[in-house]
Amino acid sequence: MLGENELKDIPENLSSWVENVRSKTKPDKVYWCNGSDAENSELSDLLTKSGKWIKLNEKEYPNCYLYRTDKNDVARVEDRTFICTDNRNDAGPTNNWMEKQKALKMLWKLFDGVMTGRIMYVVPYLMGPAGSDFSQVGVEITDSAYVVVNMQILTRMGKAAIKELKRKKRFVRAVHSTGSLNPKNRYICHFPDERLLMSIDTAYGGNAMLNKKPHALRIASVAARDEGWLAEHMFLLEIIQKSSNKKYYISGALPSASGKTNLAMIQPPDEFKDFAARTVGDDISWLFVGNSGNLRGINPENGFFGVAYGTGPSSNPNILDSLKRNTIFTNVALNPTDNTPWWEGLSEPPEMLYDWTGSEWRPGYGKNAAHKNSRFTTPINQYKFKSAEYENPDGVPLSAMLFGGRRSSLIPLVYEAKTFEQGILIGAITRAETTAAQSGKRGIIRNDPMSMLAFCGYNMGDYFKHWFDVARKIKIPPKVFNVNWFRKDQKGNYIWPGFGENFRVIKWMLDRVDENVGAVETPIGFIPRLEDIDLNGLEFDREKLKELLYFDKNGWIKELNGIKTFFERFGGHLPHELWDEFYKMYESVKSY
Ligand code: GTP
Ligand code: SPV
Ligand code: MN
Repeated sequence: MLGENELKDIPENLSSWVENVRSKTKPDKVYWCNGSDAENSELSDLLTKSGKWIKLNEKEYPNCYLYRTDKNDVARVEDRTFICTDNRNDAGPTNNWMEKQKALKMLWKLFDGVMTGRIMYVVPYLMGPAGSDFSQVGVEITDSAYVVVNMQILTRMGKAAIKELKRKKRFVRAVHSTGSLNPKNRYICHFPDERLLMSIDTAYGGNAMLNKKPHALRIASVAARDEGWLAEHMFLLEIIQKSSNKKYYISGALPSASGKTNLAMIQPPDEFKDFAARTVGDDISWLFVGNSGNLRGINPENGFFGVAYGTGPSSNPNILDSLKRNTIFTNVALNPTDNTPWWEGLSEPPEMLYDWTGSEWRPGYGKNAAHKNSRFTTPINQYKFKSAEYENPDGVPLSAMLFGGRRSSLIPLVYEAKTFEQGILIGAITRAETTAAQSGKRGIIRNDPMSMLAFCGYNMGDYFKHWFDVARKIKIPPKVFNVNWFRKDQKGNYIWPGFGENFRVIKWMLDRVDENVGAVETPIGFIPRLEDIDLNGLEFDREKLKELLYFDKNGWIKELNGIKTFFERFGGHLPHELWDEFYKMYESVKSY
């Protein structure tokens, strides 16, 4: 907790706002967080008393905990997520909208007295490296100690943020209450004009840790539009070629639970000994045009909130060591014999477990032990393969950018945009299958432009326009690619081995960046020649690669017809630049 002396230092605009929220929510106590280890232990003790917080084996998993959420609160709820502004057009056809004044009135009524009997935590947090012009401060007020301990890992929280606030003055205001966790009263509301967030009757992930998608994407995307930069749902990966000491930076947008964390932590296969991969970020990138005209990125976060389910030695070996200490596991299973966490993919299933709901589970039960959206919250600073550039206040220069999504057919393993502007189109036409990261049916194909459908804080038509505006300022554009690791065969099995083997595709991209390799030109862009994807050491039939790299004219006509209908929904907000790119591709596909 911040001491008396430190509290005297709090800027007036922050202390008066906290007092205002206190008078409305009426907590028993106000607790200003400083972000220290001692504070973390204190909150952890408090959580233990709640019964939902289980300390794991101290020897094998020091300072690690398991948390079980409410069964009805396991993922982001997009149908309860709103953009609140004066005009519906500000939110556009893809966001839920509420009129600002009406929303404020409704929400403050729900917040009235909601913290009575509870502690109100004030959580100052910093997004981005200290001292960076691109970093932002936020303050979340919450009655959830679980949210606080997560934010302690995911952001630079407490004193570091207050120090930065003195320099920046402005901050994003976020108010959150667990309320009664009633799904019918659940609201995640964004007021971009006020840089304000309000979330109630939520307690998990991006519904409640308002620093994540609510601030770092929905509010930040509006700030980015106004200030000429981009806030994107992208990982940020560094590839080092050891022999030349050359460094490449790749940012990439894939929809939720579709492989960003895995790709950001990729371990190149043994055949690629000359290359090392390092992580700058795994979920969110803020991108700016640098002085020399290239696009540069920072990771605003300070930790990983990654999908646990499926994470293991064969998918993401690099993260496993990090998960052995100072980590929060949410909705994974518990092995009661040694008090360790377990989830599908980690190892062979033990004989008996408690599943994510706390019920007894055995291998033959025919259901998952861990929830598909179970997550680990772990600090980036203990990750062995963190990039040395992670704290660089000026960010890292992008050589390449990729888009993609889960598609069981049509979309090739990889293709390259002919220009950066066509790259914007390729991002905008992303369609992908839904996953467990959001509530609702899984496996439904929907348009998810730039993987930002659920995260753009304003009209997506204007968002496309903004991409073209930024493009005009870039002198050295990154090459843009599209990837699809998720093609399936007739039996429903993934064709491409994925995970570490994706490096074979990345290597092709780097060769394209360096202009070391040719390609086949098609109406959608450049596709690799079969012989140019290095399959050395991998048992994979080149015939199958042919299928994965096939340009299916009729399939694409159908695809683009669907895209056209989607684009038409934006009416006059869809920029002519995007229509121009669209028709260029459409006509070229039709006449191929
Ligand atoms: P969010 O944190 O929700 O934004 O997800 P993410 O995009 O970081 O996804 P993540 O890397 O956590 O992967 C989610 C799921 O995709 C896991 O179940 C992975 O096993 C699976 N996955 C990731 N990469 C691959 C791949 O190359 N091939 C296949 N088949 N599955 C993959
Ligand atoms: C996502 O859903 O894209 C996530 C998890 O990264 S959450 O923080 O809940 O948004
Ligand atoms: Mn994400």
